[in-house]
Amino acid sequence: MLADLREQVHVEPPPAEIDDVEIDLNQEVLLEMYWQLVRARRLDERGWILQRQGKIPFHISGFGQEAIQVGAAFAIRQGYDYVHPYYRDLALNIALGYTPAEFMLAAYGKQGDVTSGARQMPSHFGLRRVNIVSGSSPVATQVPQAAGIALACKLRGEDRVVITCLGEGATSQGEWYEGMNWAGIHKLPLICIVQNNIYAISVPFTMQMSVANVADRAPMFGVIGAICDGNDVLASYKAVKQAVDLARSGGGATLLEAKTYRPTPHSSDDDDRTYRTREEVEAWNQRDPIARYQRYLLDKGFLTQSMIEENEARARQEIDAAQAAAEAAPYPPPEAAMGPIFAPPEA
Ligand SMILES: Cc1ncc(C[n+]2csc(CCOP(=O)(O)OP(=O)(O)O)c2C)c(N)n1
Ligand SMILES: [Mg+2]
Repeated sequence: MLADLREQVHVEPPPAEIDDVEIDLNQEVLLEMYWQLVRARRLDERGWILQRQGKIPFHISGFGQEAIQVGAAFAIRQGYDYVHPYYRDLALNIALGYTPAEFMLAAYGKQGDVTSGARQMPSHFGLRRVNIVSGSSPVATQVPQAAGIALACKLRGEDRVVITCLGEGATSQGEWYEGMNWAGIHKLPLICIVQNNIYAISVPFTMQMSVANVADRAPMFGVIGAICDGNDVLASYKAVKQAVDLARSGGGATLLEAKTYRPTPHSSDDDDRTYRTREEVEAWNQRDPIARYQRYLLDKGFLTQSMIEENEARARQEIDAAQAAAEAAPYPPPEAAMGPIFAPPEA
């Protein structure tokens, strides 16, 4: 029976085109989105290299999921709304103002790490200055916390919205149901973005739920359910913006499922060859969100070859400098290990 469920996994990759219908963004913003996508991707790739070189202990990647994350970052009021992310949200954090230099300090566990004072594992994001809330390692624990923040915003009469993200596998956790139930009952300004990349480490979504889509569960919470192509940055932006506008105007919560894929292993501790074919990965690589958006911008005449090269050089320079600074930085003193994880004094 378990073997049958595994065989039902087939999900078609999205189309090659970008959905730019009713997009209200000008050329400058479209190019800024491109920059944030490229910057996050190159930083992510560096994370893999450094881990393989034995310079950092662990890397977990947002590779392939950048479009929904950057789309979300551009759909909110940055630094005003709250974001309670998960470990795969590197591009979301970067687009919100977490710098590559800060990422490197955390990855190396060096003094000055703003996410936790070097007390958390890498990619446990948190950045107080832009309202990014630090989470814990058990998956989905951020959802009831995000619902609580949304309730606080509502009780205070603020028009802030709260975004939280998790994977489709994490929706099997009780915390997800509890948080979403609160969001529905209290009509909270919460947008729960489920980045459905088909797998929870090695376990396919068909072994996590008996419905075709995560968003199909929205009616049981009394929230809006929506699905977007999470490998299309403009479609993702549009879907998140719609949910944000609804939440900000008092219309309540949305469960937004972003269909996407993780072409890399789950983390630097995983070997994905044990549970999926190379053909499947290659089919999704053909729909890489950055290559897809780059083609769109080139076709529109917004982007040129020399601009592509400028973006690459800028990212490389910034990431090289970030890595060098982290390597040169001291480790925290041993007694700093006893400090708080969720409210680091450095932030
Ligand atoms: C409660 C809990 N169980 C198990 C784990 C170990 N674990 C970390 S990530 C992960 C898979 C989560 O998959 P999904 O929610 O689909 O997110 P993805 O990694 O695919 O983005 C698991 C099982 C954990 N961190 N917390
Ligand atoms: Mg998953």
